[in-house]
Amino acid sequence: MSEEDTDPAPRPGRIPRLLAAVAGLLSGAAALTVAHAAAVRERPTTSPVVAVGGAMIDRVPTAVKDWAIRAFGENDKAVLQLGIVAVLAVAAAVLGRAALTHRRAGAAGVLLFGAVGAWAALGRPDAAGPLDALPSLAGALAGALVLYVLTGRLAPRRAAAPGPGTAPAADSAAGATTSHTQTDARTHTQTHSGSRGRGADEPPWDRRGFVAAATAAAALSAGAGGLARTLGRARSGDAASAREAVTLPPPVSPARPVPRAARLPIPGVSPFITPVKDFYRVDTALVVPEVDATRWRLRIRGTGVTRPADLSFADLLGRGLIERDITLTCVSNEVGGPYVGNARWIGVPLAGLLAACGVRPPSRGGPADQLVARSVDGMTIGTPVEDVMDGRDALLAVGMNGEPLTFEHGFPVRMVVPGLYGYVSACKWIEELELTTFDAYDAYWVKRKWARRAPVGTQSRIDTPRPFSRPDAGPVMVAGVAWAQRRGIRRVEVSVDDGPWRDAVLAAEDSRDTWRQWSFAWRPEPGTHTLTVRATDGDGAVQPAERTRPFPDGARGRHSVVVTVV
Ligand SMILES: Nc1nc2c(c(=O)[nH]1)N[C@H]1C(S)=C(S)[C@@H](COP(=O)(O)O)O[C@H]1N2
Ligand SMILES: [Mo]
Repeated sequence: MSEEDTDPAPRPGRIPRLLAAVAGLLSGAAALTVAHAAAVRERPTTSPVVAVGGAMIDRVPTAVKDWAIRAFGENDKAVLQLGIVAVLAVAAAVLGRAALTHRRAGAAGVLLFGAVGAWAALGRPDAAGPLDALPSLAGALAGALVLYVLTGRLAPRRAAAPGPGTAPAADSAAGATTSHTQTDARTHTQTHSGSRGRGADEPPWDRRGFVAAATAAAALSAGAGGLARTLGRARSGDAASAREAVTLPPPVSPARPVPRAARLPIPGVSPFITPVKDFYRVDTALVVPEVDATRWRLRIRGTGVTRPADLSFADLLGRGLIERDITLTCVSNEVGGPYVGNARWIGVPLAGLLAACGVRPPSRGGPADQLVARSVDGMTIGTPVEDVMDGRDALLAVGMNGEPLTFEHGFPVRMVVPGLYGYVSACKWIEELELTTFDAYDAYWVKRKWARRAPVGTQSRIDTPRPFSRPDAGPVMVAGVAWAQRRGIRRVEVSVDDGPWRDAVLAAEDSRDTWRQWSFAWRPEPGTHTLTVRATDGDGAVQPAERTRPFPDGARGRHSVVVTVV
């Protein structure tokens, strides 16, 4: 045993400790970029940040999810992924620092993070098989290797026995070590005063080796990141051109033109038909599925299905399309919230399709009371069979406002059922319809304690004036929308400062399944006022006053805005 071997390991200096954290970050970057490049072309949802984010979305308590939607709105997904990357960055720096003294354990830690990514990918409802673990594992291997090599260059070396060929650290590349030892020995002498934070008693580390390895690691990440971007663009490009190749046949039953009187010419009121680009989006998908319509199939099977179906997109279009205006609402919409929109949907009537498969509704002796729709991203949405077959315009929608669906809104095919919240009716990227019972199966949101059945509640919203705005004295146009799909809106009233309810003017009704614009000409006194709106549905039921949160079957209560008239 030589003398150095019995020395206690010297404590690493400040600069190596800092650089170890940098090594951790470089390792993390290499892991994520390599994994992403491996995932993005074929299975983008298996990229570790996406997979872990998806697993979190599947598992977080409803209250947290609600809070995230409230706090971040439609940016919630970006915030989630940024959060994961931020946590990983901190963890990577800590791992790097730990790897300085426990090199193997540091690398093993990176592998452990990879295992978490793989576990998340394998556990997603749309997992395709063991290969889904591959991107995370490949990334973790790259990251572990980077960390191992980089921290090897930082390890405080015991005073090396002088002379060529005496490698101070067993794992250093022998050739490089020799010259570095000499370089460092020189530097060591020159910086003897400790100007680089390294005292005479602190052995040198392999600075040149570190810089070279760090540069290589950064280049690896940049290369993998660039490759991932190229592959991702190629994927999206293919999907986009496939979508552009789709032309919808003209509907056999076009929608009636929207009555002119259904649109009020009031600035600030929601347009009667919501443009696709402004239509709210609510789903759990961190990566929007980009389904190839030419390879898409829809299977219809289950209890009471005497003629199971397996349809292509062309088969579906061949059944004849109808066009209907339907207002879609999200159960997570707070009173006065933005998650409601009205579109002109084009699609295949679902009732006829189910009937062709031999399905009968429960009221006519059918054994299945629940229709479970499954999507390519593993979502399940359960709808009452009775509702789908009771004569309303339940659609397998292929188009929205005259265009094929966008990817965000469910291309190539989604469900739309008037009168039901989206989470119990509006499955996007649909690929299977299974007939079953509510007793036998709980769909995704029901497993998370949302109501099994959720008809849309009556709601009204003040669009203008905006909350806390300062309209000029003189007549102020108060206007908004009200909806009670299936029942229709009979009346809308406005109250100022909790005074008497006064009738608003209702725009013409397009259909019971669409929202109605309303307006109220207000002649206010200057000062701060509260405006409140309430609607009465087609059954004569008045929108309740008591405010509730969206969970578990939709928010109730009345929308108010406070404005200051100047
Ligand atoms: N595949 C899939 N479909 C889905 C969802 C989802 O998370 N995944 N969310 C549902 C919910 S909660 C609503 S409100 C509607 C929203 O449809 P939109 O995003 O087109 O507005 O889609 C429904 N369909
Ligand atoms: Mo929703």
